[in-house]
Amino acid sequence: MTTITLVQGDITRESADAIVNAANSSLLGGGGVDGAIHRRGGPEILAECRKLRAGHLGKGLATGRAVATTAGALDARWVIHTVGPVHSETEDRSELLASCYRESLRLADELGARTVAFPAISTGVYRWPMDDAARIAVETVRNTPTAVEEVRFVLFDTRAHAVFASRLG
Ligand code: AR6
Repeated sequence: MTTITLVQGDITRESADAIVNAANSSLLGGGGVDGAIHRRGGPEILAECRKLRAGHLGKGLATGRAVATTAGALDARWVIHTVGPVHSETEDRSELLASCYRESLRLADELGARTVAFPAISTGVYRWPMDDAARIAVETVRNTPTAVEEVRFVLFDTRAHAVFASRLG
């Protein structure tokens, strides 16, 4: 059984086996949660991302996929980088957002992670409406078989926390 928990705060302050990063396909950093993870995690994370780009991820990480690196100075063993879809008014990209959660959990299982902290993927720079993103996140985690014992959603502000809480209800 996987327990879903909710926390309001900065994901870079969390302690977990794996912390998920809402990255972009370059894996070379950015703003939002990605910038915060690289800042607090330190240069080791970027160094591993660069190695992945020099190796089998030469073209970058595709939307909906996930890859792991060290967590550097974060209180975690791994950072799982996943690339959320940019929200579109004209095209339903929900399956790609669901895939971020599924692929991250699949990778967590491969690594042997038991606690995984997720931000609200795609709800910042990529403009996904929080309520719909929360629905997809909660439904996908509930419907994905995994050995992960705790999935923790770490929401940056009170509004996002309230939206996730009502979806979890
Ligand atoms: N802890 C937890 N949540 C956070 C934090 C934090 N420290 N900082 C921001 N959030 P975003 P995206 C929330 O933009 O929409 C980057 O530049 C934020 O309030 O980080 O998937 C990447 O490099 C929002 O609810 O990710 C990509 O280019 C959520 O995290 C692009 O942004 C996601 O916001 C990815 O965009």
